[in-house]
Amino acid sequence: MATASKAAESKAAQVFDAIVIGAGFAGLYQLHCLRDRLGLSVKVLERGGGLGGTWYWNRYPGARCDSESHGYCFTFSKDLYEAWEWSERYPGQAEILRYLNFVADRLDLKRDIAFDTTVRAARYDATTNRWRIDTAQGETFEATYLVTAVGCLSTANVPAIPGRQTFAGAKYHTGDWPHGGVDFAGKRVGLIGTGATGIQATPVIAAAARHLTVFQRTANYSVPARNTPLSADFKTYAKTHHAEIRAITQATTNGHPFTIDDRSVFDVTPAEREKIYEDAWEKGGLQFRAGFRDILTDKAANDTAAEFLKRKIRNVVRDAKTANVLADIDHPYSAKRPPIDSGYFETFNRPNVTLVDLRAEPIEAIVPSGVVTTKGTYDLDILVFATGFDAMTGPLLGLGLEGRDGVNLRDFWRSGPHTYLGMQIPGFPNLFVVTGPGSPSVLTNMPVAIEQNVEWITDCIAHMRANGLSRAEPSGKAVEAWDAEVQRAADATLLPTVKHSWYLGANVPGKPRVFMPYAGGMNLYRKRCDDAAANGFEGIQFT
Ligand code: NA7
Repeated sequence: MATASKAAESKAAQVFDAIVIGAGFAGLYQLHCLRDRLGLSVKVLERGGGLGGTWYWNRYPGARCDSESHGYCFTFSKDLYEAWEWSERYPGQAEILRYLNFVADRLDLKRDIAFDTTVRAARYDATTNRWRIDTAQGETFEATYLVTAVGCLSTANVPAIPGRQTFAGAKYHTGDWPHGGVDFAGKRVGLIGTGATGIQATPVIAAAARHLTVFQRTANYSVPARNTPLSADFKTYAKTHHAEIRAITQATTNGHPFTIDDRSVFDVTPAEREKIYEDAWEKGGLQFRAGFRDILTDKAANDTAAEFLKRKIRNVVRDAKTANVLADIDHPYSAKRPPIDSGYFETFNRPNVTLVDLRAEPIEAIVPSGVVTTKGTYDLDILVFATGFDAMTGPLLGLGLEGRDGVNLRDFWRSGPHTYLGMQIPGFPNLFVVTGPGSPSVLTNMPVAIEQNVEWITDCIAHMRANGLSRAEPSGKAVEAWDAEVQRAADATLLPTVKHSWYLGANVPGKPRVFMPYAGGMNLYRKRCDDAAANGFEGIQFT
């Protein structure tokens, strides 16, 4: 009986050389590399009804990339790069989705993607040296190589506030936004969370709603994005400088198409520094931190930027009490993901916007009519959770990964993630992770990190096939050394000093407090990966 049902099970499985999970930037490029460069049979499993990953789900008002458009795209192909034209300095969600569909059509990727297909378990079978993948839709796949391309910020974090389910109005998480949009007209809206997402959504919701109440737990810095349509000259520059733009993004620590000035905050006089900050503020965007090399490594240097940005908040926000709450920031600038905005602080000058300081009046409960804090009740028709994600490990743990000897990833990572270069996990043979914990990922301009990871994984699989190697798994020693390097790199910065930071998993109750991304710089990381590859993928044990 058991044998018969086992036979039926394996008969039902669809077999491929590789299964890729996720059809965002990473999954699309991984499919292209494995199928069109290595000639493998590949299937991409995607839980969404369309491709795009983050940009498929995050359709909240104001959703826009904080990287500049000419750097927020694939650069592996000059033709592909030159065939697309961005319209604005920062690409909006809808435009990015159009771009990714354009890429998928041009590379003929869609025929190998199964949409509406959610992986619920993936187990490694040592006897067949294959991964067996079960979906919530009842399908089973088997493959020699399993590549996860599930993104770092794709598992919504909705706080377990008592009474959440009792709210009588509509409630949404920004990372799972209705495709038909939300009509805020005439509504009293509450928004919880003032990270990069809440800061983007606030001005847009405020302009549409009758009233917006922003619930702030941690005050945040923000620099104006100064988004604008791209000029004809800039479009021409982007189209004619592919190699140069690609080279800059690959040479910088964060993968953005701008370099960080190699001077200390203290190499200049206070007046010169003020001018540098002022010019950077006027220019706008993430480049604000590029004026000096030591903003993220030296607290005293950071204080100068923090003080400048807090002063800006007080200059913009007219009501002194509101300005004080917004400027009461408890962490160094850029030590949490630094947001950029389009009129965020100005929004608090609108008569239909209220700021609630959750430090002074914590939320006690959600009730049918709204949100109750220790000081009162805020009546609402719509509640928006801009409360972030179970970052980096959450999307991987959600896959139900089981490696060699039945080891479950959730158990193995109970005290925090362990990886080799963020791309391989001991005990999980032939599993490759794109932008996993231990890789630079979220600390960089993502497409740059994704291209590098995907190419390294492709090269590793090519190496296996060329050399008749059937199994790749990192050595315990290599993983231990990489874990230590991730910690060392984080400790060289101010990043781990923040109390509430999703880089440390601190936003999810019960999550181990471990710094997850690699903070040593994308350029250094790339070299480490290249060196390992040049030495026969040193650190990986092949059989
Ligand atoms: P973030 O950056 O994790 O921000 C989430 C926000 O939600 C942040 O202000 C949190 O406050 C707040 N939050 C979370 N839980 C609660 C509860 N229980 N009560 C009140 N406030 C809460 O997520 P985003 O979506 O903004 O950005 C994620 C990334 O997406 C971003 O960095 C970009 O890379 C794109 P806290 O700071 O924890 O006190």
